Formats: sequence, structure tokens, C-alpha cells
Amino acid sequence: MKIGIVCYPTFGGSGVLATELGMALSDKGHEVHFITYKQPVRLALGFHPNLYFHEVKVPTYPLFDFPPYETALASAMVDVIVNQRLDVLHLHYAIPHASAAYFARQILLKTGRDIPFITTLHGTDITLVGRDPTYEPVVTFSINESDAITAVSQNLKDETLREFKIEKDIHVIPNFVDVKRFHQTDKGHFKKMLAPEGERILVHVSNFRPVKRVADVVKVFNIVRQHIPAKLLMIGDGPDRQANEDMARCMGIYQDIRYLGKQEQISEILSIADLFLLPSESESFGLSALEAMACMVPLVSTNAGGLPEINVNGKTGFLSAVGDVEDMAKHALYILSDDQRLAQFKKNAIAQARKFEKQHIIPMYEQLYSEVVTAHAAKRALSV
Ligand code: GMT
Repeated sequence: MKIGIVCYPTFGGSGVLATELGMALSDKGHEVHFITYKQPVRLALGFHPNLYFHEVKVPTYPLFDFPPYETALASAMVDVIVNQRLDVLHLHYAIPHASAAYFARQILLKTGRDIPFITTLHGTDITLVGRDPTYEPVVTFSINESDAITAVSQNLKDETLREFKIEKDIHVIPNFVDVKRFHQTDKGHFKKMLAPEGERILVHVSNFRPVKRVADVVKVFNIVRQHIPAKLLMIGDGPDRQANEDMARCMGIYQDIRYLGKQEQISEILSIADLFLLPSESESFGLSALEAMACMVPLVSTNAGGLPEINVNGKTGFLSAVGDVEDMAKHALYILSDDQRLAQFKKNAIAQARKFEKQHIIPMYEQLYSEVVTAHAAKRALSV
């Protein structure tokens, strides 16, 4: 099948998931065309046959305070759909991808062409940004115009149906992990460098946006290190990073925290970690946590959104209420203060991650593509 994938090319979870999906589909023999404004970060990691990248160029002009990306994207979609003869277009993150696809479809219909499009809802496109009245009418309309809709967790599906007037079924297709790439490797020398006295290593990975509550990561760590020797690795970058570093300095614990910035070979770092902290205010799934679990890292998280669908309380880690740093610290200490218990949580984490292995999830997308393409062809045949 020839599949177009539209996504954000950044370190955000939706772009990462879309890129992993495209790479997996191309490995299975599909021809995949990424349409986005920059090469997706994870695409740089290796060569994949049948994989193409089409850059959306957004010309600037002195009149534009806001260059019209959506217009440029719709034009790029038309170009790629026609010239690469795509069968289906898969949009990751509703805004503005679903509305740009609707626009592209209207242009194509004038020339007698049409292909189906699928919108995958990832999280903040529904829970935060999409429900903002500034965007809501366009988001609702363009989701409903999609030939199929998927959500990355049951919780996100429920929330979408609660918040928007959706007239179609929403398929739940969870995030997945490639366990061949995400697995624990022996990085003893690296561990020794970061934790020379055998300290426990806690880790957090995110894009440091307010929704991630990175201040809570440092607060939890501050309590943990008062009881056991520990180090914290902060991976990623974003608007709250500077304030977070300042806070750690003020608390006098900066020397025990390493801010590693954006990282591409993340599984190597996860390999030396003992615990992943994810105190998000809202989290539709938590792909970074799943990748950590695949590297045998248990999870102390909030119970927000879809997190209870991956983090089994008392088994793969623990769930706490948003903002309850005392409870998260208590759970972290419970896991970390006993070698045998930690080993068991690590085993449970990887067993849970295996349920989300890519070979279980990719066929769900393939099945949906073929259903949508068949239904669309039948509808067009009827209308001729
Ligand atoms: O918030 C992020 O980390 C990025 C965000 C995005 O949309 O790019 O991630 C969302 O999509 C991921 C992949 O489906 C999910 O695993 C994340 O839980 C989700 N983030 C939130 O809901 C906050």
C-alpha cells in the first residue's frame, strides 16, 4: 500500500509514534511518504527502504506575522497524493493536519480524485489545545470528516466523545514499542560514571511543557535522596527547563541532577535507570514511559489520562494523584529501597511493555487502512 503520513517532526510523542509507525510499515513492504516541515527526528536513525520524506516549505512574506503553514501543507498533500499515487493519508495530531487534509480533499475532488484519510488523536490535540474555543469548531468538523478516527488509549477515546460531538466510531490503537531497539543493554561503564557510588538512578523524559509538571520530578527526587543515595537524569528540553534547573539550584540538589537535553539514543540512557518518574497533569498514553518499561525501568506516575492503561499499580510501578509528590516519593522509595523488590518491578515492567510490542499493534493499523480503502472505493463506485 502507498501511505502518506503527516505529523510533527519534533521530539513530541505524536511525531515519534508516527515516525516509528512509518518505519515499521516500510519494513513490512509498504511505501511510506512523510509530509512535514522537517525531517522527523527518529527518521535520521537509519536507512529504511520504501521511505520518502517530502518537506513542506512555508514561504515567508513581510505581510505575514504568521506564515500560513496549513495552506502550504494542504498544497503539499495534493502534490504528494497525486504524484505518488497514494492510497491513504494518515494524519497524526488533529491540529492542523485534519483540517489541511479536508482542504486538500476538496481540491482533489475538483479533479475527480479522492483518497481516504485517517486521523489519529494523540492527546493534547483533544485534552488541551483542541478543546480551546479558538480551535474547537474546526477540530470537531475535520475529525468528523475523517474516514476513520483512532485514539491512542481508551481514556482518550472516552474524553474525545465527552468533549466533542463526534459522529463516528473511534478505534483505540495503543502506542507501541520496538523491543529490538528499546531493551536493556549493558552500560555498566556509563552507570559508573553517573552514579560512582552505586546510587539509584531516577530518570524523566519529556518536552518540559507545563503539562509534564517537571517541578514535581525534582520535588519527588528531593525527598527520595534524603533517604537513599540517588541521582536524577532529566532528558529533553522545553519551556520549563530553565526554571527547573533554577529550582534545583535553589534547593541545593543540582549536583545530583544531570540535565542531558534532547537525546536520540535514548535506550542507552534508559538502560542504566532504576525508576522512571512521570508526574504529568494529563497524559493520553505515555509513550516515553512505555519505552522506559521496555528497557526494564519501573514507573512512578500520576493516574492521569491513559496512564493506568500501561502502569499496573503495585506491579509495574505505582499511580498517584496529580501533584501528590509525597505519595510518589513514598512509592519510589518502596521500589528502590530493596534490591529484590526492584528486580521484580523491573521484570514486571518489561513483561507489561511486551504487550505493546510493535508486531501486535502495526497489524491493527494495516487492517484499518485496508478497511478504509475498500470502503472508500465502494462508496466512490456507487457515486459514479
Ligand atoms: O506531550 C507530549 O509528550 C507530546 C504529545 C504529542 O502529541 O506530540 O504526546 C502525546 O502523544 C503521545 C503519542 O501518542 C502520547 O504517548 C502522550 O501521552 C501524549 N501526551 C499527552 O497526552 C500530554
